[in-house]
Amino acid sequence: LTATRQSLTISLFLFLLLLIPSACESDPVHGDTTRPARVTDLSLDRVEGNTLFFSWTATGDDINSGTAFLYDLRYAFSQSILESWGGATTVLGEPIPSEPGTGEEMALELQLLDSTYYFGLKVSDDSRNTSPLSNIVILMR
Ligand SMILES: [Ca+2]
Repeated sequence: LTATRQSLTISLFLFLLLLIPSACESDPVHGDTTRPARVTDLSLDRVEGNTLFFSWTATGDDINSGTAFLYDLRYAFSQSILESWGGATTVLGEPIPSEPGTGEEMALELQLLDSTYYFGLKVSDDSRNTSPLSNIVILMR
């Protein structure tokens, strides 16, 4: 009888293991595989001292629908390093994404060097789907 009970318990456990992935697939959060649209209008509006003022239009959680989760603005001293993304420098102070179509603003303070800066932005949703890199903004010093 004990052996039967054990084998029943194991069967139930295996059955639950099989159920878990399919439960996640039907979950709207875990099942989200649609990434935000890329930002196409990233703009460096003005520079005051060492403060850079950026603006762009919000995209969405799913392309241009729903509200995205996170902005990640980075810069590099060459376009290829920025495009590699992993080698670009992260910054702090990105705003929390607003509804799609909303104008976003960000002030970034940097100790600016006499160099050429390449800035770009990616948008992520809460399932870690990340947009392609935005248009690239170049600042020549
Ligand atoms: Ca999404």
